[in-house]
Amino acid sequence: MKKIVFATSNPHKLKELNEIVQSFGVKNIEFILPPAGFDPVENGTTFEENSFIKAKEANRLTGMYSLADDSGLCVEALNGAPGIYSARYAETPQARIDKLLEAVKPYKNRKAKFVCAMSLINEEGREVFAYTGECRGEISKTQAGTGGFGYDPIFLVEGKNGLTMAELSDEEKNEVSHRGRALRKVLEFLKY
Ligand code: ITT
Repeated sequence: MKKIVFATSNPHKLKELNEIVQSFGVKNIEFILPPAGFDPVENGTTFEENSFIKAKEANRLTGMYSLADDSGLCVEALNGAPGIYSARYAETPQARIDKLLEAVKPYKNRKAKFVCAMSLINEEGREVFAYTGECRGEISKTQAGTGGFGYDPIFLVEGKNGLTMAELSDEEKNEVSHRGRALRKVLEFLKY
């Protein structure tokens, strides 16, 4: 059994990680949370850099294999915003949704994508695998659905007949999501 620290403070990410691991049929990996005091300074300029920073900090505190997820929503008409600042775009999840709907209002182009960069670091603190998963879609005019978290209620998933990410079942979201895509690559890497 390999123990890997999942370098996050976001319980939604952990829930999805466990669901994806289960559905992938991995039995020899156990993900654990970082110790108290885990508070990395996310001052990178890309998803990849911030993911590396978080995994590296978890490894520094534990000396263990560490995996991190840095993710966000990039809106084409807003030149990729809120992007790496998705978690800090406004004070609460609802305020972030309201602010984004308002910001996109003037534009006809509502194309957007969710991005998830994952970085896996070994015991010696070296990055051994990294992968960035994406999920394409559009920003809806109004919010719908109660599943998932964050911006899911305003993200119309490409190929899902006008349903938002929050209207998909957990399984459906994990199958097409940026996080599902990135994590399955990490799990494939870990199998060998
Ligand atoms: P950690 O850094 O502790 O992992 P965080 O939530 O601060 O948690 P990020 O800096 O990676 O993580 O920001 C991710 C934000 O992007 C998240 O808070 C949401 O607002 C948004 N986001 C990421 N994945 C999402 C998803 O699957 N559905 C909806 N919103 C998502």
